[in-house]
Amino acid sequence: MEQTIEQIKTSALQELEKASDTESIQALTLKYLGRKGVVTQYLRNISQLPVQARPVAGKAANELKQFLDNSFKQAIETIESGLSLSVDQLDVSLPGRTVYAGSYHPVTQVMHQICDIFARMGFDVAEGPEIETDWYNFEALNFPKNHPARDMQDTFFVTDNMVLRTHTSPLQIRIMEKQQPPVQVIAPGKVFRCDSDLTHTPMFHQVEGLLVDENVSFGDLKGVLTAFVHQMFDEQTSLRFRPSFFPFTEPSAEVDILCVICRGDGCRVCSHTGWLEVLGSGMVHPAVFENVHYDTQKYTGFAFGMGVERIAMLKYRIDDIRKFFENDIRFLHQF
Ligand code: 2U9
Repeated sequence: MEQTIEQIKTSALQELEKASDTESIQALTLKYLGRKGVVTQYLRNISQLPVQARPVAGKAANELKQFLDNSFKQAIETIESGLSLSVDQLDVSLPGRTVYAGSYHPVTQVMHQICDIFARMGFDVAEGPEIETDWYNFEALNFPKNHPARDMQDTFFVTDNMVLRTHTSPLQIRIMEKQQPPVQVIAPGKVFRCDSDLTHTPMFHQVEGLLVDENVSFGDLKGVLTAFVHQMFDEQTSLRFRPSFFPFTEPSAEVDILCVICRGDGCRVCSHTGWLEVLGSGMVHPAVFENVHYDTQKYTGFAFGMGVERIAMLKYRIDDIRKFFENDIRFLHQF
């Protein structure tokens, strides 16, 4: 008796699995549960069974009737709601959903690359406070009292005497106050300036470097920065050192590389000059050494600074600095 119920159930479910539209499921409902249906017929025949077998058979048949009724109705609902999962519509060979692993932000990646290159050349890596006093951010670095960088329009003031650092140089003053030469250090970190357009954001990242020892020359500065550019971009990248001015270095030079887009022919990116500015640099001004009580007769040094976003923009040909800060996952996934 139980076996027959099981057989009806198995064949009904097998037929249901093959049914792919409402009409064929309705036909199945009729075949199994209709007035002359298989289950209905079975229920009628129960009266011919021995008296003691009837209650068990009746219960099992009613449960099957209920079960098939629910299964047929549910299958029709699934088809009508468009959620059909019938076997022939499910492509089991489709690839699963990709799980993306997290990765470092492109600016962090470039910052690491820069730090690695200088670390291999013997530079220590140091970090310091983002809120600085006027002394460390300006005074010790030989900024005159009337320098435009000290203006409210260029610098975020926290109090009259405290600012959000506008460069990472203050850290190097702190290091020199504590340590006599030789000093060979780079300072990566966030800096803040009141500025916002296609190439400037109020917060950006810098890596600055400082090397102080006996007999350090401008030639050493050129050698170190040439090695850096060749590793960061490629060995074929030409550099030029262009005279410039900063309060904290004398002489000073800006470093340009041959345009990564047009290779010197002139294009929109390099403003038709054929060159792109990547770094600022120079020999540390003796006034800075005096502020940290270094012997200016004995020691000389060079320093340099670069914007990490700018290097990343040139390396990856990104035309708008704000893309780094929008956190658009489609942009970030490319790195
Ligand atoms: C000490 C003395 C001197 C660091 C230097 C530059 C030149 C420079 C700019 C590059 C792009 C800032 O991010 S940027 O706008 N930096 O041009 N920075 S020399 O000179 C120092 C540092 C520390 C004690």
